[in-house]
Amino acid sequence: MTVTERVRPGVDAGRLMEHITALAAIGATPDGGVTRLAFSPEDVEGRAYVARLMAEAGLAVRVDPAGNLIGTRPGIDPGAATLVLGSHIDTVVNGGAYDGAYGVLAAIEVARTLAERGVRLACGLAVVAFCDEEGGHGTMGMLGAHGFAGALPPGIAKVLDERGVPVGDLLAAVGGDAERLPEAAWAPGDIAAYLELHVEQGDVLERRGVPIGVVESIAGRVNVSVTVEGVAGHAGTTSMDHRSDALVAAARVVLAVRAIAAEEGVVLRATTGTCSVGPGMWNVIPGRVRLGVEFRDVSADRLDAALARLAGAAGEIAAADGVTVTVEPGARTTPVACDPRLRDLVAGAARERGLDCHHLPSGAGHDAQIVARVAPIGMIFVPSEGGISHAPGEHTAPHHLVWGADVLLSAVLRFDEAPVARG
Ligand code: HGY
Ligand code: MN
Ligand code: MN
Repeated sequence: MTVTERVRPGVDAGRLMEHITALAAIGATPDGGVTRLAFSPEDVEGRAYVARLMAEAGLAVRVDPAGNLIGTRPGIDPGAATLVLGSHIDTVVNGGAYDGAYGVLAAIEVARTLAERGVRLACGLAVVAFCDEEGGHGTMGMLGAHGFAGALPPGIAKVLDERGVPVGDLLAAVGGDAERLPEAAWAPGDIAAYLELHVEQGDVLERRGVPIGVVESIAGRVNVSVTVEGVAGHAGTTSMDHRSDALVAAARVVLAVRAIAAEEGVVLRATTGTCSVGPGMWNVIPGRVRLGVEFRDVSADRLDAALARLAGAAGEIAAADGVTVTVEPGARTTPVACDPRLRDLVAGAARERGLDCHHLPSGAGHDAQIVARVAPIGMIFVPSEGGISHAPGEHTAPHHLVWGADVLLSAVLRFDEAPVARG
């Protein structure tokens, strides 16, 4: 009997659902969402819960200097590289219960299932809850994954979040250590492959009626700060034709951003997600507005084209409205492809479970795209009802959650039997 046949029954569905429900209660909001921003007391509590589950699954638990919570189990072959599974447990403000948390909890369930059935893998196994994937409170996002991949920007420990707290202090609050960040980095040869299970966060699988997604590529993202400077003035006395209203011009920028994706099709997605108005009083014409814009696409060239288009639109708006508009590109993640051999592996695992799969790109960012710098990556999606995510209405049917975890279990076993991505 092969190892795969011995574990065919799949994971413990009741236990997986219990863990998802319990973690969702930490940071639960009144309208059914979850706020568990990275480094917050809720995150600290959630991490303690997840660490306990890792230990119960027979994993050796530690926090690396970049704040990643890691559970490991050595393989039979001491020289073998490690198969890494993971995702994140931090959320956006009033986000959902599944984004990230599902992938971490399902990976722990897979590790526990293997341990309970006495299955020792040839390769080492690690489950990682990556630190600060979402960039809560204005941190860079995917902070832990960057540390894991040895790709943190120099001086990151001194960078302040939007409340003025240095990243080094944030890390200390979750057991990280800014003085030892280089030690968080895994060398390329240490990782056999990285697999991440995640809710789709879009509606492609649901519309097709397919339970498993095999991710082909992950979109890249560029954040852009746009500052509009006009002239503040008295809202009651300044005539309408003598104003340099920064917010009116900023509104045109918001529309231009949308048009770059929606009408011009330069990139797949374009969003203005933040807006701060100064001085910010009812009776004062806005003198200064800051917008937080992001573009996403699976092509780096198209991200560049969107930046150029925005710079052009900014110049036109500035000239027409008598304001200055400054466009500053910020954090950027590169689009990445999933490893074709791991895509085949996931498709084979779904087939083995009798589940249909569909190959699709990911519009959302994931820790996997940073880990891709040091390891071949593969991602598995399960359907999101209505495609809703980053909102309280995020939901995935329990049977889809369980099937996704079962596919991850099969993928791990198949990988261990034939480590397709090593080499
Ligand atoms: O914003 C994103 O794509 C992700 O959820 N971190
Ligand atoms: Mn998210
Ligand atoms: Mn996520």
